Amino acid sequence: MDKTHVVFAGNPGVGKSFILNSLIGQVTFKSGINIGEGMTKVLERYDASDYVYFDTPGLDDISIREQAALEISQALEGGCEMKLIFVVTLEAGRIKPADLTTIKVVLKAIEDVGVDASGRYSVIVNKCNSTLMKQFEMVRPREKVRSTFCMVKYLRDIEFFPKIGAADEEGDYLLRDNSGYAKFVKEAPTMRLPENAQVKIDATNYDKIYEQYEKELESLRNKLKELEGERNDDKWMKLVENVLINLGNAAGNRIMKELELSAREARSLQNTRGSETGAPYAQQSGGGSLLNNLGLTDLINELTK
Ligand SMILES: Nc1nc2c(ncn2[C@@H]2O[C@H](COP(=O)(O)OP(=O)(O)OP(=O)(O)O)[C@@H](O)[C@H]2O)c(=O)[nH]1
Ligand SMILES: [Mg+2]
Repeated sequence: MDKTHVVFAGNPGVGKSFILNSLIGQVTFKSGINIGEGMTKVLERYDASDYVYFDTPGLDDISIREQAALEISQALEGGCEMKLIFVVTLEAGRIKPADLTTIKVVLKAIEDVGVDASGRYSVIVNKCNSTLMKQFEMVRPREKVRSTFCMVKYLRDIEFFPKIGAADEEGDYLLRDNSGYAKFVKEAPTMRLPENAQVKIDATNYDKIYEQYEKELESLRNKLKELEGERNDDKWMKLVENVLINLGNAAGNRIMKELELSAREARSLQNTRGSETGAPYAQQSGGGSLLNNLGLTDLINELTK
């Protein structure tokens, strides 16, 4: 059987090459700090015994953006199982608009070839400091981060990894104990693009999308802050869902959860709890573009078939 492809994507300097080298167990991809621009500039591929690994350049580097879009497009081959893993880092504990933008732009290209990426892509939050790692042992901080990515597309698989001591000073360094990364990759969901899919990442709107996410992130943060007084975890989760529904996002989140039930159960849910499932949101927002962005229109059609 053909090996599954494991494609790493994400912005410059987040640690894609470092994690890949650690997974492979030898320095295969050039890693290190290249001030002002990305280290990895072209698509690189390594055929290992377990997977075929792909290292790609980041889109946030303006000087190579167009080229990077092309290189990532080439990594997204059709006709085989593929695990698409985005690597991100936080800034003062916050998700960066650049990371949401990159994910959005890449997933849009995948959707353009007819594949729904909801719940089928994954995210590694890399280089977390020890304070953050401690926080991410708790449900709420983890859930806040996961939910935020759901603004782009429903995300199920996310994991947090610590900053490894001196890795950034040494360049071409790798982590001997790669079991954390390996487990994550093994459990990551796969997707399959059509055999002759011509994926075409279009990064021309990158800056516009970036600005939108910058605003949305701010708004989401403020709303989540208002919920901090809630003591009951279950209640808190419901409130977060509501916040996201109001932002037009977690309607997809909720529907995806429901889609995990059988189609029949989902249908009956739609009938009995119609006002909560997101379909009415479509009406409220005038069938708005957000729903299309989220791939919700298809999901709603699926549920209401
Ligand atoms: N301290 C620390 N440094 C890390 C870690 N992961 C990566 N680095 C360092 O961060 C720098 C950038 O990592 P890379 O793996 O080259 O990042 P990249 O995502 O491949 O970046 P580009 O190729 O520029 O897109 C390197 O010096 C790495 O050694 C980590 O967990 N801890
Ligand atoms: Mg790299």
